[in-house]
Amino acid sequence: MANVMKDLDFFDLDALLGPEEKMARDAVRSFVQREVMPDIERHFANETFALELVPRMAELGVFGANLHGYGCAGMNNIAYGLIMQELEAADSGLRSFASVQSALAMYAIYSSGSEEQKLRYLPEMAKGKLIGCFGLTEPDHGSDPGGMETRARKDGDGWVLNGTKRWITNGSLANLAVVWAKVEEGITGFIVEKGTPGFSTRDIHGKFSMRASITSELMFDDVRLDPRHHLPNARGLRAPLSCLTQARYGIAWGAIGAARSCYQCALDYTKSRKQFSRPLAGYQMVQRKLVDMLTEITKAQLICLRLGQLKDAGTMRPEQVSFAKRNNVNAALEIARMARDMLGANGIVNEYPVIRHMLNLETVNTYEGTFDVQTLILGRDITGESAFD
Ligand code: TGC
Ligand code: FAD
Repeated sequence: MANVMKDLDFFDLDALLGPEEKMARDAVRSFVQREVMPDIERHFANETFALELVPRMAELGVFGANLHGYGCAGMNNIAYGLIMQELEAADSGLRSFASVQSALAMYAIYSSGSEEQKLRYLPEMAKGKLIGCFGLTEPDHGSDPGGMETRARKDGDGWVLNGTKRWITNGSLANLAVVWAKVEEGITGFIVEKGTPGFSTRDIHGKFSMRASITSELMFDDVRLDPRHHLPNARGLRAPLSCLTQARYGIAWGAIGAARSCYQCALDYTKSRKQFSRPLAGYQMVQRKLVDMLTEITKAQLICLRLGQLKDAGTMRPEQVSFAKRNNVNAALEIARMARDMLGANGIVNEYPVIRHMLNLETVNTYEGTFDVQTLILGRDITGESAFD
């Protein structure tokens, strides 16, 4: 088993971290090395998620780590980012599980729910006893969630929900789905519990990416919801988009973990593999690739550290998160592709983590706003002109 948990800290960023941040990172790093790595390739091969890890992640305070109260760990945002980085060093699917639970499902309830809903769901979600998912994307509306067709019709003091959500991480595992729908006044959110009549799920199989993560379709056929299931403060597209900002923040950090694993693997491999007269690492073209990887990872680390400082200070803008998500995931994908090439034939087998990361990162580049959508968000920010329509 490759040890992909080593540090890569060319600019001694460790010196800028506080004890709480290092403790959170190190605890998750050792959990990942001891409890995730031995089985991750099996889960990827079998298209299964390692549900047995959920109670352990809860013990480590992973779920809702940066939320305050309601049984959440209340860590700062740098500690939260470092946790995401360590989880994704193992597998993007593991980080996805934690992102969806924390930054999407829990955050939606935390930011848009009533006090009663927060008390009812958040402590159990922090303990990993309730699993959440987040249904925004539909079969015909991905990059343009504002076009969603899912509808909730008012019926007495409740609603009747109809529609389909697709590509939903944790969909069939979840005890509750945060679902976004149009009502007369615009877009709002609902909490739909598993087992509610008319609510069903179907898993998507045949993925070449994120195989150690469950992705599902959610179907709503005349699902009756009472006021307890409506998020009262979710008004307009701003509500789900503000959850995406939280999740993109974690992804920007997470991608560094996947990139670091690929770099470490390529470095170790090229130092030991001899072709012609010496180790591959002794050739100039190989060194150039390793140095490019190191440079991109270090730049991504610096972006995230500053982004975390801004988030902790309460001044972070969503466009800064788009910048970080776009840059870091794209860099990680390029690094994974480069590492795959540097391992030659061994780059295509599961004895090494590289091809698994490379395939996963294709999803990470697409979900939570594609590379091009983040480009348009930034283009609009700097020019004042929207190029979406
Ligand atoms: P637009 O006019 O831009 O915005 C509507 C309202 O929302 C506000 N807003 C935001 N607020 C907080 N955070 C953000 N990131 C925000 N972006 C926009 C905005 O200020 C406005 O507010 P108000 O009060 O003026 O109404 O709306 P638009 O329709 O033009 O949006 C376009 C666009 C492209 C920005 C947006 O729709 C978008 O980001 N599309 C990408 C869709 C996406 O990322 N989907 C992700 C689905 S979830 C997922 O993939 C989970 S994967 C999880 C995992 O497994 O890890
Ligand atoms: P499309 O929007 O159809 O885009 C296709 C291509 O067109 C992309 O290259 C895009 O960049 C480009 N494009 C789109 N609009 C423009 C434009 N205006 N100008 C130029 N180019 C454009 N969603 C959830 O709600 N919850 C989840 O938990 C979730 N988990 C996911 C897990 C996985 C494994 C995957 C693969 C996806 C998940 N998603 C989830 C969905 C994800 O957010 C969407 O796939 C993503 O937002 C892109 O939407 P789309 O796939 O419909 O692509």
